[in-house]
Amino acid sequence: MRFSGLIVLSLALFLSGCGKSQTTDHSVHGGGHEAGSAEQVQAIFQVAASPAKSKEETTVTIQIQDMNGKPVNDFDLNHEKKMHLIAVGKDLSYYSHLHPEYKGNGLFTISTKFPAGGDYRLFADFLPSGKEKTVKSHTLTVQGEKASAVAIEPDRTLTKTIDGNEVTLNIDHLMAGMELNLTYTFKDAVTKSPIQDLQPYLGAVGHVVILDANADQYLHVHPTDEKSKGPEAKFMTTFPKSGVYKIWGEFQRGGKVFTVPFVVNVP
Ligand SMILES: [Cu+2]
Repeated sequence: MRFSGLIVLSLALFLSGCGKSQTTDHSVHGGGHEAGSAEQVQAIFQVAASPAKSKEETTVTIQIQDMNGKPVNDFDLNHEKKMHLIAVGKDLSYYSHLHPEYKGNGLFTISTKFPAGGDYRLFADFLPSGKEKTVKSHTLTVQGEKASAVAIEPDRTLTKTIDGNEVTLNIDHLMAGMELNLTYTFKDAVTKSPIQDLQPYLGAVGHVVILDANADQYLHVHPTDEKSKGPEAKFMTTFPKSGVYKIWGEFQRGGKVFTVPFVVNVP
């Protein structure tokens, strides 16, 4: 092992609060399908220097292996990357979308800085060759001064201006257990003219990640028309059950990626 003092943070990856093992991971994917390969691979999350401390460079490693401990070696590219890693704080105010580097032998590593002390939820999203898209989650406790918690309140209006882009989210029928359309509309915040020069980001007009307020239900949704340049970007998904969800849309314009968060209450 390259890192001394490695501590295995999670071997059996139990989902907090539900008492089920990873073989019944609640994670769902675009379109709402369960990962069919969830029983076949496991992810071991570790930090190089344990415990992780806030505001310090932290190397997170994720070892993908089969249930006998044999490394899983081959991964297909999924939206230009072998792994997408989403890290969120407990109150979902912190959100980070990372791409760990593949070192071979099933081992991914990424270096990042967590902004404050507290618990973080990590979601590794990957596609072992010949298997189905898989999501494995882990809770990482980071030491350091805690940020004051921000309440997860549903937004009153689904319009926000980020980096000069006025973004409106329209959801055709907000209800659980049903396929629905998320439509983002983009306007220049100053001129109000429709934006038609969105750039492909990781091979698509945008990416949407959705988590419920407890960060148990994870959905990674891709656009129905990946080649759109605006003013609209459409996504289709299903909220698995009613509750409060936070939705992050990631888009690119003028070479800059911007993330638009919205909180909705799904009846
Ligand atoms: Cu990614």
